[in-house]
Amino acid sequence: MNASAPDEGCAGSVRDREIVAARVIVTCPGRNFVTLKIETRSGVYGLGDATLNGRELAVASYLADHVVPNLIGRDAGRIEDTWQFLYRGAYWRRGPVTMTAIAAVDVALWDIVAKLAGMPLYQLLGGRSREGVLVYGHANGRDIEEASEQVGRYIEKGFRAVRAQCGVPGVHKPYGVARGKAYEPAESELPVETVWSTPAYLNVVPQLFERLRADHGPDIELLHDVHHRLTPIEAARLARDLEPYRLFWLEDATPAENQRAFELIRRHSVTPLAVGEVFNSIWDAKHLIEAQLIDFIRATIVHAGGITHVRRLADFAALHQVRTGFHGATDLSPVCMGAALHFDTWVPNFGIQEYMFHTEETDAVFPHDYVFREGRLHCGERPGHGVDIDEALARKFPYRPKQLPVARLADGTMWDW
Ligand code: CS2
Ligand code: MG
Repeated sequence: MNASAPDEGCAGSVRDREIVAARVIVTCPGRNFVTLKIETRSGVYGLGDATLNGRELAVASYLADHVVPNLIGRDAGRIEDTWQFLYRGAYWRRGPVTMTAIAAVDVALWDIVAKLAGMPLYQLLGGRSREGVLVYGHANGRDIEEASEQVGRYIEKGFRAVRAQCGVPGVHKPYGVARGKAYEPAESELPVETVWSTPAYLNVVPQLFERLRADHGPDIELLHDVHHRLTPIEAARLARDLEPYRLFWLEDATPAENQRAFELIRRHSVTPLAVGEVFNSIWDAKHLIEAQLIDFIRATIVHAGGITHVRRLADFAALHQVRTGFHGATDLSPVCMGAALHFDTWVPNFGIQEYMFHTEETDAVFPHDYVFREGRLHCGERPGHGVDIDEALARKFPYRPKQLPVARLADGTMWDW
């Protein structure tokens, strides 16, 4: 460290910023969450979400056993250097567990520095680019009728964009359809086996959106999540079949390990495409973005290395007119949502933010200052990302082993859930 470097600045002194403690908090207020809390000598602390649905304890151990010992004594203000240390120093690079752990540290450090500087996180990133953040809600139904009724209820709540999913005739436990009060796919200790039928799905989805346009008109933005289930040519067919209904986006149309697969979809349709909630690095999306094979990148702060990495991804996307569309399901905690909203408030190439209501228990454990108003979420003006954790309350909700479902075809072939 340069001895002549100023010791006192807008984010306190190096001594103020010294990391003196860090701990991993696992809690289950309605569902499992993993949170990293980093404390500095000044008493200011930061929070980062480290939740990886169905693999929470892997990240908790990665943080507690391999990362936290390296944080003690570091300057919390050296956000970039810490990111580089954790990324290059791991030797084993990338992957959802590593990048979720790095993300938790990164977001906690951004939270600390913004608090010490006395500014909301969006200001530290570069200031406000918009008043409020357009969000989309999740409507679903066991059949088209029920799904359309729920879309109507989201419109009544003020949503300007709604994702719609519905049951698939002959398919037991279809993706995206709630089987209780709130939609929570990680419902059992071991994976629930579901069955998938592409023909039945390809038949019902165009009917769903024909009905939604007939019931709700041309103005509401409609989205749909294929959830990785189709081959590229099947995805191309669905994207083309949906063109009359002008979707805001068709999500995860086909698995994206082979980024070039999207060239086939692009050749056949102008339906906008979104991908990336399972991505954890800019490299997962490089060709998709460079070749403009997608319109929205969904990689989010909690799983893609935090603000420091996602900022690079967003800037790269902006060069190719690709916009952000962050993942925002209930298995991303309010800590991630808070940080994402500050990022969304700043980022120039913002597209839309997914917003699923957390349970009341979750909101009680994670008090926050963001609010929904007229179809948009508004982050608060408090220093940092505006989300806290009630540790005493968190302790009342012990971890409960849960895993995501799996999917098979009718003949037993393993498929993508
Ligand atoms: C879905 C998620 O929100 C979405 O777009 O893909 O609900 C996803 O199934 C879960 O986050 C998996 O944990
Ligand atoms: Mg999705």
